[in-house]
Amino acid sequence: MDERVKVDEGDFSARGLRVGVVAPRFNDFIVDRLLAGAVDTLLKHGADAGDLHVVRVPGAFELPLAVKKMASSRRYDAIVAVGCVIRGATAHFDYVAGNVASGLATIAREQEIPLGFGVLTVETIEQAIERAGSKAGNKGCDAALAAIQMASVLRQLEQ
Ligand code: INI
Repeated sequence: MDERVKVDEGDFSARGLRVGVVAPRFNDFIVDRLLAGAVDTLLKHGADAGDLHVVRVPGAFELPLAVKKMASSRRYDAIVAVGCVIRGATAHFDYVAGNVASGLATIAREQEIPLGFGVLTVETIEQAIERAGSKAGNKGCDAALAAIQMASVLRQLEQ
């Protein structure tokens, strides 16, 4: 690309970032892996453990309220939300999954806070396992990386 083009793409340094990680207890056998992936990724990318705050909520449905409260406190540079909603396991999958995704997206925009979305919405437990640290990677790690990069991009856009 022509070197005169200004490109803001952020970086993947979490040094100095205060990050909240929110994780439901529901489906904890999957969610705990996503949570561990997110925290590991933040630490590997330079975050200080003392700057990380893990918050547990009952289920994915409760994520938006907790994230909104945290975002509006302005105590965090970024937030990562993880969770697992499995269609086969619930009649209210569509309510839970739809509300969580749109609720979190709205908070990120309205509060202007980088928000990593690591909530699995899957058909089966097998699909969840694949995305929680086996063959399809770990979506908690991916969400943490997205939050770190967006924190950096937002800083660049403020300059
Ligand atoms: N919560 C989840 O995080 N994942 C699910 O798959 C799920 N199912 O299957 O229902 C789920 N339900 C609980 C929901 O998030 C609320 O905690 C509950 O309805 C109380 O408000």
